[in-house]
Amino acid sequence: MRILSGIQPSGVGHLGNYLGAIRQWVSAQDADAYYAVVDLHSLTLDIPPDRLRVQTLDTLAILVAAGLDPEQCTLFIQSHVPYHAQLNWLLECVASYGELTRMTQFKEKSGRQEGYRVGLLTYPVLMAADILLYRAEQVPVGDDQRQHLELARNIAERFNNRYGEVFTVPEAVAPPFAARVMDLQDPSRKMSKSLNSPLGTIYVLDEPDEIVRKVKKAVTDTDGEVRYDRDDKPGLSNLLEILASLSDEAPESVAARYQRYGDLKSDVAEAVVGALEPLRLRFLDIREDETLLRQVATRGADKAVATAEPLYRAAAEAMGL
Ligand code: ATP
Ligand code: LTN
Repeated sequence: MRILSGIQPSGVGHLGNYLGAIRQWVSAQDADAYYAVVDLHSLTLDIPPDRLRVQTLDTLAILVAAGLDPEQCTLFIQSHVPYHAQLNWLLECVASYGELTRMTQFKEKSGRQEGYRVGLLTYPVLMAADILLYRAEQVPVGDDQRQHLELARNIAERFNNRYGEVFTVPEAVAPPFAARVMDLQDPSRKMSKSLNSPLGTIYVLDEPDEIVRKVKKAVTDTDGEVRYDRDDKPGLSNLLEILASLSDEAPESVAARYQRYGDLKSDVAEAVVGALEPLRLRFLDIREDETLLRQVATRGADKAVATAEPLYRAAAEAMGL
């Protein structure tokens, strides 16, 4: 089974990235898995070059600290493999403007930025290129990426119909719970790297006391009943899902164990610290050895190029280049 997924180095990863994506990546790494730090995607935002460079290595180190073994899976940095940007152009000539303007994430993000970059509109095409270049069958992602995956499937099918069978049509795989971790301060929006919500976002590198503080301050409701109901009790249900995901059970059965919000919050905080503290400590070790990290990236890029190059050539030739 070929698997591919990506994470942007737009900032430090958060609990949503961890529960929605990275944890799934770790358990799927025995398959034929490719995982990319998608630095080209981060250029859609205004990030100073030096910060992007640092955050790209930080993100790579976080992935290794989370348990991805570079001996087992292919771990690489997107811009090190030139075929992503090249296939992106070919696919931009397969995708339509209309389908890109319909993407929910584009509508939300373009509404927040004045003079947004064209890349913000075309970014799902680059994501399709990331996936199709490796003939990925499964793509482990959080819920927010389902629509982009649907687009990648449509682009693959349209290309194959028009130019001949080149691409594999990929499938999104989201975890049963915590596929959409919400902001702790505003449970109507997802926890995110690019929204500035320091108290609402648990970063994977937060220290234990910060995690405890953020969970304790999480917005819930006033009716006092511990019950899983995402519509009526979004804040509480978010906490239940986080704990459910970390303890591998259903949020309803987690809810049945609690009478008081305070007790639930203490256990959520404890479970999150239990999952993230070992990651943070390993990160501190791994991040120190930049030479080793660069070696991991170079080896990953070599393996990724070997897979992507023939696919790019087949696509280019099929289109008449
Ligand atoms: P932004 O929120 O700024 O768009 P992001 O964190 O969504 O950034 P990525 O780093 O590219 O963007 O996401 C990496 C993976 O994490 C994706 O598979 C995405 O679906 C998943 N993910 C992101 N946010 C959440 C969340 N709140 N809950 C669950 N999964 C998430
Ligand atoms: N668009 C995704 C990140 C991403 C990705 C990918 C995920 C870029 N390329 C390929 C899966 C497969 C995001 O913003 N979360």
